Amino acid sequence: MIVVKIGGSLITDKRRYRTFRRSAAEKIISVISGENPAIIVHGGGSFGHIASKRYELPGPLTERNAIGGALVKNDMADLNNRIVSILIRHGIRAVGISPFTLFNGDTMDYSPVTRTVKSGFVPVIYGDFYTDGKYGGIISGDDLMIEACRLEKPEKAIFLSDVDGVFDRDPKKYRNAKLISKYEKHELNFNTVKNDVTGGMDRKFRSMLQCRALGIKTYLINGNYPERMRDTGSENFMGTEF
Ligand code: ATP
Ligand code: IP8
Repeated sequence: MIVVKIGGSLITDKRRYRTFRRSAAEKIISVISGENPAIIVHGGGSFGHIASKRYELPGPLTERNAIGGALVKNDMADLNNRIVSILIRHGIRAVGISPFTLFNGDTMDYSPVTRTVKSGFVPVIYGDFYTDGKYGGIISGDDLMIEACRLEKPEKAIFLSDVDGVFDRDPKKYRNAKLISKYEKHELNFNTVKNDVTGGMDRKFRSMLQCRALGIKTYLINGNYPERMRDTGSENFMGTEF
């Protein structure tokens, strides 16, 4: 049993507002559906980050940016709906759950997620806007992966993004960046991504360490080659293992 996060950089074009990459999503989901997922998480990409940035979220709510929070919530529900529809077509009993509705004004209450798993369905949770009415927060799918690991104690936590793994520096900026196949306290450098309000690879890296610290085998894999998910633990594995 696995928990998996589909990165927003795979299923959307992060440079263009609300651009869905349907064929990439179909390809990834066709592999995930054979891997016994307990919980599926996805990121925001251009359905989440662009409007969040435009409306200065996360941050204190004002007359101006509260409407932005509603917009982000709606755009993310739309992206979630598209992912859930594809999952259902692939035979997964997927049920979208918005973290906005899990927030109880103080913390996130994940009991609807555990109840969904217990009833034999697969929760599909995602980076989302949430609020207590005063502050507009943005929860990242990377943080939700830590919770998914705590709740379900899966055999593996798989993070899918648009790079071959964690490199010593951003492979999109430095052609000679080195892939870290097995992370052992290497010195790393992270480049912040434009249009990203949740901290990019730096945040993801820290979330992956936390999943590992819970005793879960954790991997970062290039979701443009989702079949690599099947090779975790083997000699042929291409990606980063924690
Ligand atoms: P989202 O947050 O929308 O769900 P995502 O989870 O797919 O997206 P990003 O936050 O976009 O992932 O992070 C992936 C990006 O991180 C890569 O495209 C890469 O350019 C960048 N990056 C920066 N530093 C590094 C590094 N040291 N190793 C690997 N990737 C890096
Ligand atoms: O892309 C952030 O989630 P992430 C979602 O997983 C929003 O970091 C709404 C920006």
